[in-house]
Amino acid sequence: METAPGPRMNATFVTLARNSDVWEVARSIRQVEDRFNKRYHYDWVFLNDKPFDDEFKKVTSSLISGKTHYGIIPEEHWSFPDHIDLDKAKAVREDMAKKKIIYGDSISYRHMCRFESGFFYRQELMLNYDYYWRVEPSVEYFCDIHYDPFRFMHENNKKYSFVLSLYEYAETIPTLWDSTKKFMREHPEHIVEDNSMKFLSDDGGETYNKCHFWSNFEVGSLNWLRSKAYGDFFETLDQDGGFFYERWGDAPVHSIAAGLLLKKDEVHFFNDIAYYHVPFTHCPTGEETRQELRCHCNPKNNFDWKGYSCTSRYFDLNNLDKPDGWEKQT
Ligand SMILES: Nc1nc2c(ncn2[C@@H]2O[C@H](COP(=O)(O)OP(=O)(O)OP(=O)(O)O)[C@@H](O)[C@H]2O)c(=O)[nH]1
Ligand SMILES: [Mg+2]
Repeated sequence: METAPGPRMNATFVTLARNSDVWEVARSIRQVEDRFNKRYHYDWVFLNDKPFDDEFKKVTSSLISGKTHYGIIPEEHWSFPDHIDLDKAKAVREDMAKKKIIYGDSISYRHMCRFESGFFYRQELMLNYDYYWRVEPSVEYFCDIHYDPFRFMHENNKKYSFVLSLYEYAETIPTLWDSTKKFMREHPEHIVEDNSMKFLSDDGGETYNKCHFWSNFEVGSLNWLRSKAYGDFFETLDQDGGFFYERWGDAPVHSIAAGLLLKKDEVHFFNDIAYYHVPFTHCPTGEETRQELRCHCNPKNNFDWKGYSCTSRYFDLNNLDKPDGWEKQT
């Protein structure tokens, strides 16, 4: 396959994974390569709280057409910070287990969410790059990607992007919005005027409507995440302890940050990047697009215009016209 002409951005794919995820990671890589990267050869950074084994490195590096890098996460980015009361955190996990809240009893899931919220972009290997594209195990890419999304982000001054959005489980974030309001009070200088508050709140910021961009897919600016504004936001949340006293996910954290710290036109929706992470599909609306991009997703499965998606709100807030044919997919 021919290498695409044109400039390359200073950008990388990034995957957080365990050694045992190797075959699910391989499936994801294969699709990213076939649909895009075999013509662009971007690098790929792998991060793990334990050292990657030889099998993981061999399998992944043989599939990737760019350079591969393997990093170990420092202990202080994957452990309980000193200010956390371990007994209180344990009681929460036991309570959430009883209530059968998904991953509610898991310690490692909480470290993962905190890491993805506040540390992945400052790992040593990531400091070399300006943009990232997050890839998880077992995801699917259903259409060809005919242009460079990193370059699109750069040339259009986009800082964050998504393909799927939905409502968060309320039980995992009871006080996340309280901490957010505290941050807004303490740091009014970081709240951007033309922001996306309307995506996050139906009452002008009093309460959170739970809408968030699904963060298992993201193409975004690392320099934005490394900014003082984002850093102050993460620090406020981390001090309040909700990563451990509740089960805050990195998706609502990134989304609230993107909604308040970025101008609304710095957040982009990629209609033409078709994607699946269990249990939701983004299949591009518009038959012509799907044919041109040789898509193999069933348009009936497209989640965008269904009742539990927040993507309509994003379109309304930005005064965007929905793609032709969206009414048939509600
Ligand atoms: N190194 C490492 N990676 C992890 C750990 N837990 C999760 N991950 C990775 O973190 C990302 C998110 O974890 P997932 O288990 O996919 O969480 P999820 O997407 O909310 O839930 P699923 O529906 O199970 O996919 C994936 O890339 C995982 O491989 C862990 O304990 N160690
Ligand atoms: Mg996942």
